Amino acid sequence: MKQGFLWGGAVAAHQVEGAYNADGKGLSTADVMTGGSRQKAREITDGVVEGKYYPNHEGIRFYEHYKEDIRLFAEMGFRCFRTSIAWSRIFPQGDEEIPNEEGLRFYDSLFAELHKYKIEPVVTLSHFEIPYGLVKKYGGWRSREMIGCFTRFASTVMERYKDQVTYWLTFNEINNQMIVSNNLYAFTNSGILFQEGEDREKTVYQAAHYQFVASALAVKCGHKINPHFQIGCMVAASPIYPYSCNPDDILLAQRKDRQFNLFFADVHARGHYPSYIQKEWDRRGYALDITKEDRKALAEGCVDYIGFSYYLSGVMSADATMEKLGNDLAASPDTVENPFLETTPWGWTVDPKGLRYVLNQYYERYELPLFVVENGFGYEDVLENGQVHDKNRIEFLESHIREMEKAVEEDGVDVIGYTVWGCIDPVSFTTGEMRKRYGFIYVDKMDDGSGTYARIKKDSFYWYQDIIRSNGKK
Ligand code: BGP
Repeated sequence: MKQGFLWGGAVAAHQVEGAYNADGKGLSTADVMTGGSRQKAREITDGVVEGKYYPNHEGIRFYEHYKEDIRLFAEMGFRCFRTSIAWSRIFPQGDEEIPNEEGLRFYDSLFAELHKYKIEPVVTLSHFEIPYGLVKKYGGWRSREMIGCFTRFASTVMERYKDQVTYWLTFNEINNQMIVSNNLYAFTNSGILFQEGEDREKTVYQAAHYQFVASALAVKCGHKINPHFQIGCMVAASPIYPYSCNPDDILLAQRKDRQFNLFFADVHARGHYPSYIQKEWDRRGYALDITKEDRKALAEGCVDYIGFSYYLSGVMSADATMEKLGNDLAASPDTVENPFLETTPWGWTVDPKGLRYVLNQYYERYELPLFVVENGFGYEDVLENGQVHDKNRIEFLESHIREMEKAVEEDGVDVIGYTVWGCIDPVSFTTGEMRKRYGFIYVDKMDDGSGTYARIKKDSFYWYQDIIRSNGKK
């Protein structure tokens, strides 16, 4: 990897911090989601309901433990650490005029602690934690009002941390909300709860439009605050493969890949809507609220790099008789099984070559630097005699790093960094579980919230330390 390559790890505020109502923090969307499992969806409640269990309220108590945790990241040799700023710590209801100083102070200390060890913070502005007040007041990103609330938040934190943070990301996995078969993604991405009978895709396209504008305005304003800022978008890159060489499969996969993945990066990177999406909207009779000023904002706020998460790939077949998987993975319940790939116990395909594929796909399309800001292996680790031998996680990550290396060295792709998701066991986003662990560091917390919250280094901790020390070679 090139000099200065950003090796590190990633989390999101709501999945680790806890302290959900400390120091003036308001509720966020993550605070009204109960614990679930692969079999049982998380419930989204109307406010916090007494007697229900909300795993994000405690997270892994990073809010109290961050100094100890950062020391461990430093021991692994992290060059960067990706986290998000909890919007509702800064603007508790989301639309105040004045930020909450105590919330700002927490991130002052967090970033100072990172710099103490020369760890570069990489900061997501909105990572599934919209102030709940905005959901109640505006219906989340259904409303144009959200653009102003978000840009106030973005400019406040960019101004405050202009000398501490260089790398920013606007909206986490902005394309997830295209999964409209349930409420999870529209709620976490946009604070939207679908109503009976509404055209869900239309709602999501409108919300995404407001977010594209908000993102572009944040990019423009960020560059004014500090011209050295590197501001990226963040998409979930789950490539969609055609099931066969039947041209019908090829065309279907292309259409779905654009709709679920590429469309979102296209707008962020090119600053305008691609013609294929306009045609799709025309066909469906969608007249979205998109103004001339919005289009101008998009054109003036193109991102500096493409940040993306990579976990899995999906397959599409035009053959209507083929059995569909019916889950949300790879963005659509219409995906079919890939006979060449294994899956994790949570049903996620394991496809390291898919990482090389998307790196090539995105680089060829945009010729912008790429940042793999999430890649990881969720698994039920076994803690025995104070040790965790997570051999399968090491194998998973090693194989992905090898493919990334090929993309760089053999294909010429410009990759600036790689952050392993959930470098310290976080609360799972989709299920709210602890048992779906990702970390190099085990956290003694169980699905019912019990545990000491002690931190224990897994075998992968030492493996990653070697990877970073040798700049990926091993
Ligand atoms: C991404 C999110 C993360 C994260 C990860 C793993 O979609 O950006 O927040 O949690 O996926 O997903 P999960 O926690 O559901 O296993």
